[in-house]
Amino acid sequence: MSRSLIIAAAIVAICLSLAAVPAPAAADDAWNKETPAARDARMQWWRDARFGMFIHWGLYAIPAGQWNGEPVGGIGEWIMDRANVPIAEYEELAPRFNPVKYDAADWVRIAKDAGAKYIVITSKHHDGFCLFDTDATEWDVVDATPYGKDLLKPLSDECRKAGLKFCTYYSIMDWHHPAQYRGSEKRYNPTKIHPERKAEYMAYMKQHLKELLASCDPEVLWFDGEWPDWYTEQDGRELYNFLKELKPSIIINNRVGKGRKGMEGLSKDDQQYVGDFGTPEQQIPATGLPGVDWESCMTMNRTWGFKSDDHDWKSAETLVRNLVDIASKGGNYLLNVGPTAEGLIPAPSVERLGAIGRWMRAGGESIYGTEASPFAETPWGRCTRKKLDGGKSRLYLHVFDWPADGRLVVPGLDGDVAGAVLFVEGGTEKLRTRSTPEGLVIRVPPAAPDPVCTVVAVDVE
Ligand code: H79
Repeated sequence: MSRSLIIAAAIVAICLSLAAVPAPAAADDAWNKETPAARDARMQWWRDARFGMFIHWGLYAIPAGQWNGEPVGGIGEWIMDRANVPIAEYEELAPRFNPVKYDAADWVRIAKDAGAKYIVITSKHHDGFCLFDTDATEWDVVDATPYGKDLLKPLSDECRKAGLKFCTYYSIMDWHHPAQYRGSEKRYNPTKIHPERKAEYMAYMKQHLKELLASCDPEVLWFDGEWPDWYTEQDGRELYNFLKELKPSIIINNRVGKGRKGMEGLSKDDQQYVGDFGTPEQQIPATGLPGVDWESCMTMNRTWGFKSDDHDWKSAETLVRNLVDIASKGGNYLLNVGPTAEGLIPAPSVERLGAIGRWMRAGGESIYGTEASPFAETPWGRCTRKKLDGGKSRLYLHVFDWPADGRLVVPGLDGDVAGAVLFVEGGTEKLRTRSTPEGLVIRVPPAAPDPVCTVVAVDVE
């Protein structure tokens, strides 16, 4: 295989692994002894939440996409790999990391005002640098930086005060730990491991996870960097079990394991793989992922970690519609911010989160605690639904393309309609409906109350 083919194959393999989803549990494994009812109870808050804020923060915010005065392509948090930076040189960032403007309460307020119900923050990205206090290494914010304080503990405290769930990201691949080494001359990714040091590294990860649970008590452990060949599905089950024993209510993403890779030779039951939800990255699956829990993680510009020259921001309209689109397919939206090395969430991100929050203050009812659309197609936009008491359902129609003729047609909806209302500023207005051979026709005013996304709620038997 040529070099470029190998790289292309590696990218495809990574993308496949990022989209992999957990299958229903097999009965005979320690990692999935849970009954379906217990699992539903454990997942309930997460399923209802629908919207979370992702935070990628670390030393890479200092170079912010440039190394030795040269712009470095790709995502900002990968700069160590992309610019081929030796470990000793990368370590020189730590004495320069002093985020004196960091205000955990402010970040939580920004997330809460946006309508997010949970925060997922990097505890350790691929560069191995820990944002929390750990005894396992000196490669952490407390020991290696002038700031000298744990960054995650205050955020977890503020989350709890504000009623948000605190969750944390953890990379398995580690470009700094001596058990691992560069995959090639020019790249850290994917790392290789010194086989005789793998047990030591597994213990290292477990110590981190134990420390994080003790200090921050996270509700979700969001793994990443699981694709190096030295890490196996069995290792994933080991970490999953370890965490579930320490905290039975914890929720763990599918990247704790490997997906179906390498399990082809096993029996069907043994092929069930570990993790509680699928993690499509930078994409929204066309028809959702039926039968499994999932969360799309996405950036607002092109990078996760802060890059000073990335101004390619998605519009607030796109972000609101992505949230609606994902909810209509039964998933969660994990929307990223990349704070600066000083500790500030960039203003364009704050503005966009504010716009989402303004939409969510009225529209949140149509997102939180809802289920996927019952319709295959809704030509004007999207739909979510909620079960009401007495066997009724409420359908939330999310109209992106407002009908010019004042007739909003819902194909495939017949049967008893108990009423329809339009969401307008400060409340709702009653709408008239009529059953026709085309479907339900709802009379709406000529102009959309909200051109980004107007909600019409219909109660059906
Ligand atoms: O943490 C964020 C990313 O750093 C991480 N996952 C999200 C949540 C991530 N890891 N890999 N990827 C995302 C996608 C992989 C992209 C790659 Fe590449 C393509 C790796 C090698 C080729 C991007 C481009 C990184 C280097 C070049």
